[in-house]
Amino acid sequence: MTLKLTRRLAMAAMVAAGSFTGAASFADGHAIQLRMSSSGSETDQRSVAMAEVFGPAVSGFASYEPSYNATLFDQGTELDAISRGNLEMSITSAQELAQFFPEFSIFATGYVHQDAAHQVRVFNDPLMDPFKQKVEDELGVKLLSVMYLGRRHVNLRQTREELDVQTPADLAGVNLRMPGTDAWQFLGAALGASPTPMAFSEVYTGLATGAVDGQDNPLPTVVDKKFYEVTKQIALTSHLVDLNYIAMSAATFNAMTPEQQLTVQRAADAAASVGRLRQLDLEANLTSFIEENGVEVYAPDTKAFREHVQAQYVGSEFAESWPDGLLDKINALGN
Ligand code: KDO
Repeated sequence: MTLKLTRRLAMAAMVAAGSFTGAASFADGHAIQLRMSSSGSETDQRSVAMAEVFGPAVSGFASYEPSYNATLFDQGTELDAISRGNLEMSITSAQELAQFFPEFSIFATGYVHQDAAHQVRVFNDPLMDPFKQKVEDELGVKLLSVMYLGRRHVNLRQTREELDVQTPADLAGVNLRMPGTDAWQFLGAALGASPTPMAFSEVYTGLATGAVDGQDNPLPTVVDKKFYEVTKQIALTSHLVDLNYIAMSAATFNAMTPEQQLTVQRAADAAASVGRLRQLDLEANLTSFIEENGVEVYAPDTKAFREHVQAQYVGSEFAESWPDGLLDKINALGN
C-alpha cells in the first residue's frame, strides 16, 4: 500500500511539474482538453449542471468532454488517472480522497455535515486550505468547488412488514451495498449493517438479483437510477449529507492563463450552485413519485442512528487522522 502510494505520488509530482506533453488541438480546435470522467449518469443533476453551465462557460478556450456511467474510468480510479496525466477532470468524493489522505474521512463521516449550505461554508472556510493544498501538492489535483449530492438514506429490497428499520440494531445482518472504499465500508458498519463493496454501475443488478439487500443513496439517485423498481422501502436515516468535489488536474489548471483560470473557477462554482439548487428541489419533491412506485418511505429513529454512528467514529483509526480541533470548527460552521 505504502509503495503503491509513493509511486503514485511521485508520478503526480512529475505531472504537476510539467514533465508531460499534451499540447495538441482537439476536436473543436481548442488546445485545452478537459475530459471529465464520472460514474454518475448523464441525467444526474451534477452531470447536467456541468454540461449546461461549466462546459459552455469555458468553451471559449477549452473543450469540455464529459463521459458518464464509469465508461472512461472505473469508479474510484479517477484521481489516480488525473494524477498520472490520463484525465483532466472528475467529480470526486471525500471518501476517495481519504484513500490517499486519511484525514479527508472527516468530510465523509456520518452526521457531520448538516445540510448543503454547511457543506459550502466548510469548503470555503480557511480550514479547508491545508486539505486543498495537500491534494494539489501531492496528487496534482485541484479541488475547484463542492457539489451537493444529497442526504443518503437506507433503501432496501425487503418490505417494511418484513423488516421495519427503526434503529441500527434492525440492520444487523443486512447486506448493504456501499461504495468500495474504507471510509464507505466503515460508515456501512457504523449504521449497524454488513457492508458489501460494489461499484455504482452494478447496484441496480445487485438489487434486482438479490446479491445485496439494499443500498444507500439520496432520493434523486434512487429515481435517476430507477432503484425504486427493485426495492421496497426507504428508511430516511439521513446518515450522510453527501458531497462531491469538482476536481481538475493541477497541471492543466496551472498551464492556463490567469483569465482562463478565473473563468474555470467561476464556471465550477456556478455549475455547483445550479446543480445544488436542482438537487435540493428534487430531494424535496420526489417522495410521492417513489411511493407511487410501491416503495414505502418512512422516518426511523434518527436520533438512535446519529448517536450510534457517531459513537463508532470515536477512537476509530479515521478519527485519529483528523487534525485536532477540526471537528469543532466544522460543527461551529453549522446551524
Ligand atoms: C455511490 O457509489 O453510491 C455514489 O453515490 C458515491 C458518490 O461519492 C459518487 O461517487 C456517486 O456514487 C457517483 O457520482 C454516482 O452518482
